Amino acid sequence: MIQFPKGFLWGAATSAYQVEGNNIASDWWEWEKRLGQKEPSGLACRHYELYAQDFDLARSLGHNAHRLSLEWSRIEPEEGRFQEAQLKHYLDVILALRERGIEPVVTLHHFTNPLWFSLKDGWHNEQAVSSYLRYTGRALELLSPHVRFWVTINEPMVYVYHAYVLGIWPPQERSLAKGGKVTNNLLSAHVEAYKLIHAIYKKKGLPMPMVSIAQNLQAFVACKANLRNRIALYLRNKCFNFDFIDNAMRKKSLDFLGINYYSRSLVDTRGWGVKNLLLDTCRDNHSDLPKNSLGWDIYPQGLYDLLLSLKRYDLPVFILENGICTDKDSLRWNFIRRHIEMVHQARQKGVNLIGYLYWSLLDNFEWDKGFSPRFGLIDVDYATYRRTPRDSANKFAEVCRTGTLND
Ligand code: IFM
Repeated sequence: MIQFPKGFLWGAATSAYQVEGNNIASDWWEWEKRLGQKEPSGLACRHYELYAQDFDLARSLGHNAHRLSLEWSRIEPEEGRFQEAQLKHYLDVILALRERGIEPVVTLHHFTNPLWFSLKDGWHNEQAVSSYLRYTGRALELLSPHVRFWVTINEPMVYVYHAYVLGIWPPQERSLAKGGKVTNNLLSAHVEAYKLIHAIYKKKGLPMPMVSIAQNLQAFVACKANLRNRIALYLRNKCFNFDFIDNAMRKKSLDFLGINYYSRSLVDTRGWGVKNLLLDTCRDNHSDLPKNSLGWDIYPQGLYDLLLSLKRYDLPVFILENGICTDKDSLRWNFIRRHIEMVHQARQKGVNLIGYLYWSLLDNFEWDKGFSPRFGLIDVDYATYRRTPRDSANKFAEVCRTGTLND
């Protein structure tokens, strides 16, 4: 039996665009229309209206924490014109969690931007940081008394990779130079938001908040240990996993480390070019690991290794996402169990872990992949919007309620 301490945070995560529905002022909404996305986000899970019911389920599943995001494009659908009613909506959402004894963990930016912001060159524009800070300030003025945990930016490097390197997410750029500039702007946005959030709490006399990013960490493993692959491993760990954290640490802008972990990437380079070193993966089917329904390797060991490598930062670590999409729910419980075991082992080696959130509470809109990948603890029937907790949700609930994982 594995025992976690009292006060450990257990729960699940969502993001606004993926669950709310009808986020019509967002750059993603425009992108879906323009590309004729086969499964557009549409009403998503109708969580915008059904959040109270969803939080009742989260409470019934023993969750004491829940991560959500604010949809900037609802709050500021036109540049500089803030919608008080939408801010009030998020206040109600956060209070609904508090009423149920669930700690809110609030993300300010989770991949989506207001369309007006994108049309002005998005995160590539010099002014992006000040626009983001103005929105952050408005949100914080209202919400700060009710929130302790803030996440400024979700998965900055995943955003840059998909939107500015692979070019499959809006704004569909393919430029390492642009990607570099966007990364710098996201970093400045985080550092300045960190200062702003702390200043607002100080001004209001509130107990100090816990502010971080949600950094996706991938386990990079070489399928052949030649020199070129070893260099590639070093560069990928640096660029995709640790540089953003290191830079944020240098600016003293992290109160904890927010970490997302899903899978490993099997590295095999086919040349010495920058793109080979940063992007090539194994094409020879060397991976014999079980996979999720998107074909990602299931590799709990990677979580353990990465958690140990975070010890050098000497900060509390909060797992803000860890999950599997699968049509076979028994795989989901097995995935959760094996990852929680890794969390426990890392704690035993001295990693200061404070919480674990599963991705996701509900099945939802998985970006360019639409609704087919099922990540939810709770099944969503998209014809009726009926929610049904899965068996894995009930098994995870036992861990949340008791803080123990039985063999
Ligand atoms: O759905 C996403 C989420 O938006 C960010 N982290 C990874 C999840 C699964 O792909």
